[in-house]
Amino acid sequence: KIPSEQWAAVVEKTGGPVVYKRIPVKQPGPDEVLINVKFSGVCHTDLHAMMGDWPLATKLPLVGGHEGAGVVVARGDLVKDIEIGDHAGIKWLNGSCLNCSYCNVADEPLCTKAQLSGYTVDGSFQQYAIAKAAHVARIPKECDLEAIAPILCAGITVYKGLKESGAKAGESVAIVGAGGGLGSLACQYAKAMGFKIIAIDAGAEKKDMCMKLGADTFVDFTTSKDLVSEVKAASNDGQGPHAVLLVAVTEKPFQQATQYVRSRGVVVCIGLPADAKLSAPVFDTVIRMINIKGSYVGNRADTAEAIEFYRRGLINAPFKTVGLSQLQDVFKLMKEGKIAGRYVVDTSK
Ligand code: 8ID
Ligand code: ZN
Repeated sequence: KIPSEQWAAVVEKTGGPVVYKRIPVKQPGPDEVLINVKFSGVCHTDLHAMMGDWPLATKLPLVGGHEGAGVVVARGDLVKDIEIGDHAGIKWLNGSCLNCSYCNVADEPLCTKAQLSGYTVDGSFQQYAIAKAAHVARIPKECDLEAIAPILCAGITVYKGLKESGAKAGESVAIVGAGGGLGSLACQYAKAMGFKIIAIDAGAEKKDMCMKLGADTFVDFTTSKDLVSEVKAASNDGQGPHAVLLVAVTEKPFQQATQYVRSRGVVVCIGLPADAKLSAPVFDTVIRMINIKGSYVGNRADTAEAIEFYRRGLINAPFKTVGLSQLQDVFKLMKEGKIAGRYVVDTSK
C-alpha cells in the first residue's frame, strides 16, 4: 500500500542545509512510474545542487538524489513495459522528449527538454520518487539494490567517459579524483575494460582503496613533487597516458591534464567544479594533437551496459550506508574531501 506521506531530505534554500521531514507522496503521470526508493547513492552533484555551484538554477524546494534504487509501486496508464514489483533505478536523466534530433540518435542527455532528477525535478532522497518510464534503469532482480545504487550515476558516467576516451585495452588511463565516488567506480570499470590505471588522488586511505580496486600506480597530488613527470613515467612508454578521465572537483587538474596526456591523447572532462575554466596552450595542443572533450552521464544503452558489468560481478566498489536522515553529515564529509568511495543512504531511516 502506498502511503500519502513519506520521509524526504529537502533543500529549502540554496546553500542548504538539507532538512529531513515528512512530505506528500505524489502520483505518477500517464508516462511515469512511482518508485519506492530503498537506497540512494550520494553524488557530489547533489552537493553542487544544494550549494548553487552551477550556472543552472535548481527547483526549490528540492528533493535531491539521482542514484535511487528501488521497486516500481505504481505506473501511469501509458506505461506497458515495466511491471509493478520490478526493480528500477532513478538516474540523473529523469526524462527527455524522445523525439528531438539528439534523442533520435540516442544522445538523450543532450535533449534541451531533458528533466534532471534531484535538480529540475525531485529525485531519490525520498521514499517514493517519480520518473519517466522510458528512462528508469531496469535493474535485474538478482542485483542488490544497496550496492547497485552508485552505478546509476557514478557507474554510468565513468563507463561512458571511458568509452568516449577511445582508449583501447592495454593502454594507460589516468583517473584524476580516483579516490572519490566516480573515481572508485572508474577504477573498477577501467580494470574490467582492460586499461592500465594511473590513479591520482590524496592520502593513504584513498591510495589503498585505489590499489585494491585495480590501479597499477597511485600518484598523490598533495605530496608529489612533480606530478606531470610521475604520471608520464607511470604510462606504458613514458610518453603519458592515452586518456585522462577528470573526475575531480577543483580546477587545477583540468589545467594540468594536457601537460601529461600523451600526444594524440584524449582528455575527458567529467567533474564539474564551480566556476572552473579550461585552458591549454594552443601551440602544444596543435603540435601534439591533443583532444579535450566533455562527457555527460550516459544514454539508456550505456545505462544497461553499465548495469550488466555490475551484474556480471565485475564491479565491486566500496560504499558506506547511513540513514537518509544523516544526509547533511554526508555532505559535510564530502565538502572536506574525506569520502573514499561512495556513501549510500537508506531511505527507511
Ligand atoms: O555526467 C557528468 N559529467 C557527471 C556525472 C556525475 C558527477 C559529473 N559529475 C561530477 C560531480 O558533479 C563532481 O563535480 O563529477 C565530480 C565528481 O563527483 P564525485 O565523484 O561524486 O565527487 P567526490 O566523491 O567528492 O570525489 C572527488 C575526488 O576528487 C579528488 C578528491 O580528493 C575526491 O576524492 N580531487 C580533488 I577535489 N582535487 C584533486 C586533484 N587536484 C583530486 N584528485 C586529484 N587531483
Ligand atoms: Zn551524479
